Amino acid sequence: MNVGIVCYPTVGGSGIVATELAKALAERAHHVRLISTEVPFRSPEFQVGLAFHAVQTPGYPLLREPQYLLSLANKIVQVSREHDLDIIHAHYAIPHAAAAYLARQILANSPGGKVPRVITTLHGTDVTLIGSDRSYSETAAFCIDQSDGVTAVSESLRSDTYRQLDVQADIKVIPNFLDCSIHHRSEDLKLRARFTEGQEETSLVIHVSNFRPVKQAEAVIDIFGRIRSQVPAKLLLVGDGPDLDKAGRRARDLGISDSVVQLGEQEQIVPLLSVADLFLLPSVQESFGLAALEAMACQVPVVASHVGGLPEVIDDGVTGFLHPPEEINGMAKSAVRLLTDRRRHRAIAKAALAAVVQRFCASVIVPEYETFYAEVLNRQVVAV
Ligand code: GMT
Repeated sequence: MNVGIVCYPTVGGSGIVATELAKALAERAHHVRLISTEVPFRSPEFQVGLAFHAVQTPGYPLLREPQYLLSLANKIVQVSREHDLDIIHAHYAIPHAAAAYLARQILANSPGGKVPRVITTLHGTDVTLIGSDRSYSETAAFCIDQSDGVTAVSESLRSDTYRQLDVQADIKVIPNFLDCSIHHRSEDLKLRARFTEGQEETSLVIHVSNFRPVKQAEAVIDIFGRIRSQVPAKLLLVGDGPDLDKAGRRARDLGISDSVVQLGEQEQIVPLLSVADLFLLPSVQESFGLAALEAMACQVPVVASHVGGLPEVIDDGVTGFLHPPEEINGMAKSAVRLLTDRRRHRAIAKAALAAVVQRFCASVIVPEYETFYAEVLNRQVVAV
């Protein structure tokens, strides 16, 4: 199939999943074209069957705002005509589903050309945060409904979409996935020793996110503060975003900033996860929690919030621990129990890896996308 994948290039689960899907489809002999404003985060250097098309949004003195939606729709039309796209797969509804819809309408109105099918994948914040804002919700719901196929990354997001938006489309759940040949523990003892400063008894706790308010960065510090009062530990903060400075301030207020290491954005996440003992994810909302899945693949037990799609990823008490997002003490307690009980830690880490291998590897999930593409291509077109 000729597939155009539209995504945001920045650090964030939706871009990562879109890029991983593009790579996996190209490996399976499809012709894939990534359409984005920049080469997405975690893109491969070069891969046969995978090309990148940049969306440029020129500024004009007359127009105060950059016209991303129009530039993107234009680029999709251009790529589709030039490369005979069968599918336009928009990751993140706003405004990608709108741009894909517009592009399809333009192609349908130009004589003789092929009209690709549009598939939209909902990732979370496009529904739970932005989509539920009334200034976006009607357009978002319309564009989702106009797609030829819609997927969501969890059952929870599927339900949230029906609850929060007036969407009629049949939404298929296809969970996120990892390239399990890359995402597995490969421990570098020297790297670990650098963070622990050679102190073997020091545990490494890690948090990876884009530090948006939804991630509760200050709660990460509060939980870590409670852990550190009972267990010698260091906290690695990976990523950057608006609340990173709040996290730093909280660590200073608690007098623990010398135990908190800020690593900023990192492309290579596996080496860092592979030296960690515990992952904290106390988000107020998480439609899936790709970061938790990456940790589990590297055999790092996760202590997270019982919200959104996280219970579909983590089996509480078996492959990790879940608590209501406001239960800082409960999360700290689970973390300390894990860090002080080696057998328990080993059992959870092993079960987490087994769950990833069984349910969330590319080899399991990518065929689901292929089947869905084929199904959508075989559907009768309903005139709109
Ligand atoms: O979590 C974010 O801030 C980024 C956002 C995105 O746009 O990528 O993440 C959402 O999509 C990911 C990939 O499907 C999910 O793993 C995240 O759980 C989801 N984030 C939220 O629902 C807050």
